[in-house]
Amino acid sequence: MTGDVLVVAGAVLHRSRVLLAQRDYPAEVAGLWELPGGKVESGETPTQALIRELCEELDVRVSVGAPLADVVTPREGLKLVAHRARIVSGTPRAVEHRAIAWVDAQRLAELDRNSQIVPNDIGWIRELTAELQVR
Ligand code: 523
Repeated sequence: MTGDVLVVAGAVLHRSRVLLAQRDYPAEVAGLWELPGGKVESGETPTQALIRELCEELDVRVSVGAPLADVVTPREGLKLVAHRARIVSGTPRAVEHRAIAWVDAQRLAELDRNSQIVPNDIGWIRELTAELQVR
């Protein structure tokens, strides 16, 4: 439907870890961890939006790969997709987040068990955990 908000998130992978970012706002999700990203703006492809967002949020250049299987629709008019990504230049830092962390499969599963993942991103955790275990 036109007018829907599309959000693209990045599963930035390096060896057997994925980069998570800890939200600083709004209050409901502050302190929880997410795949960094943001809204696709008009005229942008999801790939272009993810490159822009990860530059703004992490100060890195990324290349964007295949999407994760789960497309999350938390409510009418909002859709979230996640793409695998790799850093091609720069060292990530938390520009807009409280912190960032490189987490392995075990830590990812632990964050999930402890309800420290933002609710919308939980659908991606199983696939990511399985993928990290074989990298
Ligand atoms: N999520 C979400 N998970 C997730 C991201 C990147 C975003 O649930 N991994 C949600 C949070 C907001 C909406 O998607 O409801 C937009 O995300 P946000 O705020 O990170 O995107 P921005 O930076 O495009 O939006 P503004 O803060 O409004 O500029």
